[in-house]
Amino acid sequence: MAYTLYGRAGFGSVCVEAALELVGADYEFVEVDPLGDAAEQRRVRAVNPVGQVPTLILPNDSVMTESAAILIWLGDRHSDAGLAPAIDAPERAEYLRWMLFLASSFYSTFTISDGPERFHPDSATHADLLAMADRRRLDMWTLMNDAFDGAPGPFLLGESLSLLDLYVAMMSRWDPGRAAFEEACPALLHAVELTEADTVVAEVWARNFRLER
Ligand SMILES: N[C@@H](CCC(=O)N[C@@H](CS)C(=O)NCC(=O)O)C(=O)O
Repeated sequence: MAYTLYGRAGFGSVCVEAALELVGADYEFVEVDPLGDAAEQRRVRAVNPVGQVPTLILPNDSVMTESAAILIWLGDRHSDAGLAPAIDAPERAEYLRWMLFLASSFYSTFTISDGPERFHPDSATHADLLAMADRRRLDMWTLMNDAFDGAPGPFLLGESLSLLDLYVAMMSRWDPGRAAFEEACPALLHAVELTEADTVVAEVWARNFRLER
């Protein structure tokens, strides 16, 4: 039973790649560039009409898009791996809340950064749009950090690594940058560092973020 993941180094496919590795799934990685030339964009749209990665082809050949949905689906489908709270676990609500928060309030700002012309035709406005998107991301980090301040840890949902930790850890590497994340999110940092220290995650991170190992 094999998956096919369409993605690109450092892009939103990182968390799906790490999740597939953590659950021990058989998968093929197809490198595409959603921000590349017209031919590349056509390749992405052929599997995902929105033209974005991650896009995951499931073993039954159906197409799955939307990073949070993919992670939640993988967590449930491969529940033996213990990466997601079970449907009746007390942490389930918090898990869903913050997965969806990250997708809708944080990740969505990259739809602006990846194509400001989609939001304003006048290129003179784009520098401001990019700066405001960065500012919004920082505000969202601060808000999430405050919500987790004093949480028991060591991971975000308690004793064990979850897909929420993975999602946050990936985004901590994106704009406005890791240094800004570390400053804004002392309450999230320990869980992110623990997640990145996992040997499976560390391999995926080294490939995607060109980190020293
Ligand atoms: N809502 C989507 C967002 C995916 C997304 O924005 N991916 C970026 C790469 S990290 C992309 O493909 N950007 C190209 C574009 O928006 O045209 C998700 O959560 O998977």
